Amino acid sequence: MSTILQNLGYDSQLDTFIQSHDLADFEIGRVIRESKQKYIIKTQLGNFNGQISGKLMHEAKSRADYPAVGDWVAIKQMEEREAIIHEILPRKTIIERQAIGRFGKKQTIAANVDTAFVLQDIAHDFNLNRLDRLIAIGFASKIQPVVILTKIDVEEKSELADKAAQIKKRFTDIPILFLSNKSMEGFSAIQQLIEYGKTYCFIGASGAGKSTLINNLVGEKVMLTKSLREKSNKGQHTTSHRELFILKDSGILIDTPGMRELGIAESYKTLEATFEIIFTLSESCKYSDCTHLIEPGCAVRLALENNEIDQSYYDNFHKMKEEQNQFELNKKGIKDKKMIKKIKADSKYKKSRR
Ligand SMILES: Nc1nc2c(ncn2[C@@H]2O[C@H](COP(=O)(O)OP(=O)(O)OP(=O)(O)O)[C@@H](O)[C@H]2O)c(=O)[nH]1
Ligand SMILES: [Mg+2]
Ligand SMILES: [Zn+2]
Repeated sequence: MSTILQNLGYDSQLDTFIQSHDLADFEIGRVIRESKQKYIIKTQLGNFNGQISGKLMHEAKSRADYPAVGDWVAIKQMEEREAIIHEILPRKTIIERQAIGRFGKKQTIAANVDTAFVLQDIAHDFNLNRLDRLIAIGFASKIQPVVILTKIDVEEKSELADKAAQIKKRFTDIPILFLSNKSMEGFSAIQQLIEYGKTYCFIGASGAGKSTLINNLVGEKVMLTKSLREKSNKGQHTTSHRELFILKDSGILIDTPGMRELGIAESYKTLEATFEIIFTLSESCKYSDCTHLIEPGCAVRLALENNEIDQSYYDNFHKMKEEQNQFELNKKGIKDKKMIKKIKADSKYKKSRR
């Protein structure tokens, strides 16, 4: 195994796959940058600009079938630094969200991620509902989320403790870290968490400090952060593409653009993981199919009245459950439409044969 690939996260599982498949004619690399379906792939021979093969494009049924940052791919070199991506190797994990404004469709954020760092600006932009959604994205991808509360240098100590307590009340098993990218308080704890060969994806609202933290970890200004562009680009996201960085003798980091709106496309299982407390409580509801809205003997509403759970937590559960139902319906709708098209096409075909 080459060191370059190992530093990129290449592991024995991947090696076994490559050895047992006919990939000897290809160069293996990892997608380190994606911007408007243009890819940069890092291999032992250096970086290549990649485009997907006609076959891959033809066979792609959805966005998830295209390469994403973090993907391992089999490529063929064309010219100097140009290559064609022929195959996406099996993904360990994939981070996705529901594409905004296109219900039933998913958008890939990154692939082969081990840990999702969920960044939340605790001083200016504290938002528990958004946190629910970001954490749900992690759970849906079967990736351990770790919450990092940033800008603690700007926040009062008492406020800090209070907000952290609110999060702990919601999520009992998720690690919560504090960070100032200014004073660097909490930085070394994060640094120590990062393991060699593992991949960490940074998600969170615009301005949370994702790129600043990545620059601090890399030890170089590899990503533009707001302060550098503030004047010329008011109100815009600073980061507009996804990119992967390799830390020396350590892990792999993926920066992503801030998410303005978050849709979760995920299954009921995700809701269960995200609102674990509600699902545990519901075992004590009088009716097994309790919706926790109006039924008598509802343990969830009782917990709400006793202030054991927060109103915002309860409200967000219903909101996300509704979205999830809607997503399922839309997915079914798309399938039905396809089915109708197919029936129509079949009958046309039959007619033309008559
Ligand atoms: N005071 C303080 N400012 C911070 C901290 N972290 C980041 N900032 C500032 O917050 C602004 C936004 O930081 P970025 O790192 O660009 O945020 P981002 O999450 O990458 O934002 P997008 O790329 O738009 O998604 C910059 O001006 C940073 O200097 C912090 O811990 N404390
Ligand atoms: Mg950024
Ligand atoms: Zn109930």
